[in-house]
Amino acid sequence: MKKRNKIAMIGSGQIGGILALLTGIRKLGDAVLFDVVEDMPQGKALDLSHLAPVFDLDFRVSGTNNIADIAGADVCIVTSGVPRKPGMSRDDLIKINADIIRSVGEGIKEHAPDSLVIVITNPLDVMAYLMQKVTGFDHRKVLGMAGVLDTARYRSFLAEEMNVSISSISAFVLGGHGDTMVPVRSYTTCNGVPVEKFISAERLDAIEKRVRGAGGEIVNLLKTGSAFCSPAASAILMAECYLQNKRKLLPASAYCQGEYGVDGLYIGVPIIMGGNGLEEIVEIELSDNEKQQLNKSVEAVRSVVSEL
Ligand code: TXD
Repeated sequence: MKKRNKIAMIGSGQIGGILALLTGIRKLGDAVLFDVVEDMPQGKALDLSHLAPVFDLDFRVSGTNNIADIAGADVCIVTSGVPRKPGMSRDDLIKINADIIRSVGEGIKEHAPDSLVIVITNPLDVMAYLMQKVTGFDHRKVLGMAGVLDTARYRSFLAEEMNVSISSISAFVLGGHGDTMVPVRSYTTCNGVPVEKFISAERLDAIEKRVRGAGGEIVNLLKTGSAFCSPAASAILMAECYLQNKRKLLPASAYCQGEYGVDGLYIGVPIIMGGNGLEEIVEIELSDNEKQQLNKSVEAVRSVVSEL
């Protein structure tokens, strides 16, 4: 008998809850919400299971404090950790979140050894790296989500500036998920027309600066947590590419072995994502300035990895 897809949320906080909701709405399979906080994942699951009949969704969702309940998961999406508070950088989170990733990584290795793991916890590229080390999974099956979100932010600001449909804007943000991320202007177009035709270089500089700070802009507005709807949607898109073997070209934090001059590190690069997880890293020609920015971003990630 063909089994239903099972998507496990490792961490059932703000992003975890929306991940389970979107799993149902996008008809990806059944969801299990795991968290260390007692009763909370069970409460979220019960609430979500009452949403399913409203939208006629054939969707089962459960909540648990026992990681063994993720057994057989096809995809594990990891948000467990603590989010940023105003004034904190993503890297300030490293010590607390590394311990959490080590512990849930052991659980995933034991109970869902065949799953694809999508890491969301910050500092993103470093936690993806750590997750691959702890699980020992093939690096194609451990990816970090940041580029889809950072690119969505770039596209959103550009569409607003140009007053065009968001679907016309194609863009890429590469590098580490932090202040050094690299919006790749040379590949950013409105339906193939270079974005520089529509927006002045000065305005583009300002928009790209806003992209780099967009996570922080939201943290400062929310005051008690970080962005959660768009990060969840971005990870769900990646899960969809895997479960439906879409082979979509998207930016993700992936283990580089020489690509872009990076060796033995997770960094945001364009990948083709399909039924094997990472199908291939696509190397695109960058301008000298973009190369320089990318190298700077790689060094920033490398220095945080060395703190592990
Ligand atoms: O682009 C991106 N990658 C990101 C990353 C965009 C936005 C937010 N990003 C990061 O995601 C953020 O900095 C955090 O590190 C994670 C999760 O953010 P979220 O907003 O969902 O945080 P919450 O609401 O605090 O949820 C985290 C949950 C919380 O319920 C904890 O009890 C739980 O993680 N937690 C654990 N669950 C399971 N197992 C263990 N050990 C554990 N420890 C904490």
